[in-house]
Amino acid sequence: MSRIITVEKDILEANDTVAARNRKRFEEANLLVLNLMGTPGAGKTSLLEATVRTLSERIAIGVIEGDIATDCDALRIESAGASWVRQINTGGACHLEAGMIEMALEGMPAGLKVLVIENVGNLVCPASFDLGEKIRVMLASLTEGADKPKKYPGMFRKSDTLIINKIDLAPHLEVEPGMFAREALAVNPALRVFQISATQGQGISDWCGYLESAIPRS
Ligand SMILES: Nc1nc2c(ncn2[C@@H]2O[C@H](COP(=O)(O)OP(=O)(O)O)[C@@H](O)[C@H]2O)c(=O)[nH]1
Ligand SMILES: [Mg+2]
Repeated sequence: MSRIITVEKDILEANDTVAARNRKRFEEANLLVLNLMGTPGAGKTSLLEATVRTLSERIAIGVIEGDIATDCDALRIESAGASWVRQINTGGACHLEAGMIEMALEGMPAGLKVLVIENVGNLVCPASFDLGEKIRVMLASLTEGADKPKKYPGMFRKSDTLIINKIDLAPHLEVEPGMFAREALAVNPALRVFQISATQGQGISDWCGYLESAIPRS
């Protein structure tokens, strides 16, 4: 058992070294980088489509898509009008690591203001791997149920921002957005919380306003 823990520690330390290199590069470029995490189907790509559609006329946005297989999400983001898109296929791994991001950055154009990394859909492993991001965003959909913050506290504790998605479905569910927010804040009172519908548009302008205000001044 102690041996397994040692190996895991080594992997995380090696990851942190590369993440620090990525972070320095992002800071030098005045690039705002977000690590977007959440379950499969929570609406991560839908949020990115809405964000790119809202902001891309004013702001150059890049997206790195992490998936076990396929380039479906990258194609969706390209159609939405992002300035730069890269797909990473992890070939089975359930999270992205800093080294994968470092490799994906080859060919990234100068002048991007925001880079969003959509992590592999998973509520556990992505929280352990720093990618060099400035903001850790966790997206949860209302349909997942209000017990998820208590059941997956690691992800909620390690995030700075929580986006509660699919609020348009609230009339059909027992959980309402305020209840989900309260449960999440009980686990991490420092969370910045947005309530949105990525497909119907509620809350998207607040979210995009926040993103714009977080871009470092050059
Ligand atoms: N009703 C509703 N459906 C949504 C919303 N956001 C995403 N979806 C749907 O949820 C499914 C998964 O969305 P997707 O963006 O692919 O999730 P991802 O796996 O987290 O990237 C799709 O069928 C979306 O149309 C929302 O705000 N409201
Ligand atoms: Mg997706």
